[in-house]
Amino acid sequence: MASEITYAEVKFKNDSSAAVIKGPPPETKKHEHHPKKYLPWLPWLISLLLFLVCIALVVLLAVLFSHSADQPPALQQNFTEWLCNSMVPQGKEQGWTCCPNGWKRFRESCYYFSEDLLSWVESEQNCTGMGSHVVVINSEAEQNFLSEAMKSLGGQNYYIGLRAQEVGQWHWVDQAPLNVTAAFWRTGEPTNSTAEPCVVIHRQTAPPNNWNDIRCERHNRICEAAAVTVRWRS
Ligand code: MMA
Ligand code: CA
Repeated sequence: MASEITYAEVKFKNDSSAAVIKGPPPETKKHEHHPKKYLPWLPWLISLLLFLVCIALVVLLAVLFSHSADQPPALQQNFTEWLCNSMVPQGKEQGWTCCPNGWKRFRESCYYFSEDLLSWVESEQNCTGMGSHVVVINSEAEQNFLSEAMKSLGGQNYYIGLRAQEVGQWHWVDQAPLNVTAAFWRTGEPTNSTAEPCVVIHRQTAPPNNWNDIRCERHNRICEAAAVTVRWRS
């Protein structure tokens, strides 16, 4: 049996500080006091600073968010199917006016008539989420188009983008006050009561005067967005 030889290499550092300790090691002081040097309030200061940074971040995000909400709505481009009509050619200029599939077009706007019911605030949120707003009616032509378009639909009351801030103070969602030359109240309306600050088109009332102020309960809605246009020269 071959004998095993173990080599060991031992290096000695030429270090005089590595003295051999003969006695037991000196006891480490467990409760050492570092007066002044330790700064007991430093962790608190750091926590406070971190907290303030968090608050600043939240405020910054809130400001950014509210600013993006100020932007005029652009019809969401992620609809997959669009229907386009050619514009009336003007000299060398021609083009298309397009609305998402399922929306109805009138002039340069697209309209969505909901099948489901929501409160007025939820209606506005739903329209905004699609890059639109609850409809703002600017003319009798638009009012008649809407009334005609909803004849074949199932809903009774369709929210429009008109609401009272105070009794009798009617404002559109774009903040414009109601123009008396383009107001289409049903006979006997508006009720002008605090209980009825929202406005609907009542489908079964003959147009053009078919608006009713109503409690802001769940109703159908009409959303409006600018149509997407493509123009070119030939
Ligand atoms: C309902 C409601 C009101 C409307 C009146 C008109 C009873 O209340 O729709 O908004 O003004 O009818 O009779
Ligand atoms: Ca009413």
